[in-house]
Amino acid sequence: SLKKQKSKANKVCKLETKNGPVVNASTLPEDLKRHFHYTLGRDEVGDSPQYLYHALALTVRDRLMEKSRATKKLQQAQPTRRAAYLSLEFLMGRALGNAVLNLDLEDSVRKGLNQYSSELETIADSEHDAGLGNGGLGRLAACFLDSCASLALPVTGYGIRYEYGMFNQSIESGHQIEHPDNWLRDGHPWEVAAPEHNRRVKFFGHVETYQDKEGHTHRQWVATEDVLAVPYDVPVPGYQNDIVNTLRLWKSAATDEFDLGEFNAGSYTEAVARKNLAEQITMVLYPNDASENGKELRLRQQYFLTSASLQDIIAEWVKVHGNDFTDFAQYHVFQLNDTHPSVAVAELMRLLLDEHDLDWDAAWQITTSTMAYTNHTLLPEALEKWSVRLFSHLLPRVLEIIFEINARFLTEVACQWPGDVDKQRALSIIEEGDDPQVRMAYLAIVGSFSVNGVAALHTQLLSEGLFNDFYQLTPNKFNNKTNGVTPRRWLAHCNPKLSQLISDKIGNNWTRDLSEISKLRRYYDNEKFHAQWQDVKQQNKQQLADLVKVACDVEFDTNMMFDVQVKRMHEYKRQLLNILHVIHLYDRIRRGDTEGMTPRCVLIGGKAAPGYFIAKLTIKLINNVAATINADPLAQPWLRVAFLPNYNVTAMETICAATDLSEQISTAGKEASGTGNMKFMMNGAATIGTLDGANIEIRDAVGADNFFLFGARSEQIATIREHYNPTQIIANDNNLNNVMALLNSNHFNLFEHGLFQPLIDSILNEHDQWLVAHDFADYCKAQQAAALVYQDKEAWTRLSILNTAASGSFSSDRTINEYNNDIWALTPLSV
Ligand code: T68
Repeated sequence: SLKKQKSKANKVCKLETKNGPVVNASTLPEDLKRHFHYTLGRDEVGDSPQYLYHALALTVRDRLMEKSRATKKLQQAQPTRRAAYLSLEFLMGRALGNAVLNLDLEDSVRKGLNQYSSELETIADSEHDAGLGNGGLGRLAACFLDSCASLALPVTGYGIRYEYGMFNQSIESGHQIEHPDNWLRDGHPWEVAAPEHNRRVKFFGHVETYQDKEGHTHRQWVATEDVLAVPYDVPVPGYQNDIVNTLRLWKSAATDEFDLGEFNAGSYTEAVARKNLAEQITMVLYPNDASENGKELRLRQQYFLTSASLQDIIAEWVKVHGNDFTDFAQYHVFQLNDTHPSVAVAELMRLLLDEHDLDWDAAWQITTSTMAYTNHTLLPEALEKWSVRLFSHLLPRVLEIIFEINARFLTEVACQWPGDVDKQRALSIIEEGDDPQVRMAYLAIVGSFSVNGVAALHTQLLSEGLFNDFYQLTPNKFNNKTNGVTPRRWLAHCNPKLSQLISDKIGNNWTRDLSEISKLRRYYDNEKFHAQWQDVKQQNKQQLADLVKVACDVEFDTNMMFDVQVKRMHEYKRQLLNILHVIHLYDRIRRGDTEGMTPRCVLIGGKAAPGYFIAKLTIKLINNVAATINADPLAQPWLRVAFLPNYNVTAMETICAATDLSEQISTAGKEASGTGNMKFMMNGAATIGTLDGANIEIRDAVGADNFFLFGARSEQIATIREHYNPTQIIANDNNLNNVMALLNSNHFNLFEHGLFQPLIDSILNEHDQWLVAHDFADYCKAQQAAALVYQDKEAWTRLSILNTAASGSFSSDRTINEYNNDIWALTPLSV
């Protein structure tokens, strides 16, 4: 049989064309065998399915590589304008299932695995998530890459190849414990190193002036400590369109140079050990999703990514055009994913001025017509600032350029508001004070031709509030791009049963054009369709119940309503409000007040930043409340509660397909957009939510009758806070009073009295900016309304179908088309 295989393997090679061997669906089972037996040297699947996974990944990768090479050729043949998406985070999750879907390989992959009596689902489970992001911002970047490739747009992602991604979370005695995410441990078959494109990134050193032969003075950044940037390319397949784009991730490495002084002094080992410093840069992802901690290493990561990526693009340009940058801006656009890579504004100036001899005006013209900035937050603690002192130490030449940009910008401000020194101070890129700071958002705005928010309300609040002065100065820069999610991963891949049912009714073109999903509306009252829809949901709920059983040891009953909140843990997202409602239901059960109550399973999941005390305490409270309720036989028929450890992209694929009620309950004005809300909606969940972020647009799309709205409106928040008196609210609300009494009596922490006092205090605090007590009663009312509709099975199924049918505009394809029409102006590659 070995002989037979060999001759077949040879046959594959004989299919060689001028450009290399041809790989296709029909040769896949043979290729899988070849990789399993020859590349990896394995004989039996046995207890090590990960080898079969690896072989399958390599087999699929062969097909990706072929299309990737073809895409690159196509781009060389039609040199056209391109975009680079610069992001410190790409939360890709697993690659195998997505590649199989986008390359339409499912049948041949199943055939291939059949040879080893293996199932795709089991084998796919061996893959580690690529968790190179914190949450929404990182996952948005991943959805955008899928849409760009699927729309055949020439867009390259640039990011960091973190050795350790987002930490793994376990729950021990109800507490979050963080574990390093060594995701590369078993190898990462999806990446290809490209050391021929290594770049050098400068750090430290100082700036000197010198005169050239013509007597012009120049600034020169010298005595730097350079770090090597090594690119690893990850293929990004478009949906069944033969396009494969690239995500280029940089790893830091030491250069081969020694500090000669140190070396000669006999400190050979010390000199080698110092090289570790270079490798540290890309060691770990910072796990903060809503605040910056000002650590030097983080600034090093930002500059490392930015400089390597810009150099990469410029080097390609110079290969063809030499130092002629006249048309550079016509061919390039850089999208900055938040301020994290916004040092790009100054770095592009530096490269053009210092390394390519442009004058200031020419360089500034290029910079301000290629940079575009996306803002993802209004929270003041998330607005990035870097100390001038740190900046001048680490990146002296870059800071010098920022000062010059600022000086020129402030002249413009002075023209617009003559004599208004306060305006100049307010708009300055440099914040004055004892420890002056570089305001990265201001640098990004000043250096970009486009500034966008990520949902209508968010963009409105940016223009009217946070960035209003800039809006007055340059209103045309500001635009909205409401987020979206890819329907390939978030419906076709994660919910195959529902996808099949939908395609049976309306055809399968919705995977390419999600606006077609509105055709489902025709069936919203169809009895037979209702039964099929319910059947699929029931099966998906069973899968989630199985997951919850294994991960939490809690029994979820698929006949109960699945009420789910999964997202990063943060006060503004108000997981606390959710658990207060759970306690309220429990209180009703204890009092025998179960009339009209709907049995429900409440699932909460999410990671807290390791240093975020109150978020971690909220996790502990949820776990303690869950333990108490799940152990109480009285509660069994009505209420089950679980905290799912280690919420990540892969978990969401099971969760969103199985959810009945999606919790989107942030304090109005705080959640820029949200994207989990869209994944749930696509999969037929109803939303209980505030008028915040994209919830507003979701409610508009599905209709007010099909959305469970509650809570203060963003324009009311300031007034409410003026006279906010939570103690009085509690005194006037029996339900909330009972809940607080249970908390105060240590009912959920009998052996740790006072444990939850900080949470109690936060609710009672008159300065509680999240308004938990204020929104509680209205939240309970909306919950009761949802519970009542759920009791009417047909009404709920209608609601569910209508939600999926109305989700068309929340495809990231729609978002990316808007980016392209309003900002990028790229021509799709014609295949
Ligand atoms: C999220 N932001 C927004 N930030 O909170 C969410 N921050 O409303 C929005 O839908 C999403 O972006 C996409 O636009 C984040 O996820 C971070 O993860 C983050 C990471 C580092 C520093 C600051």
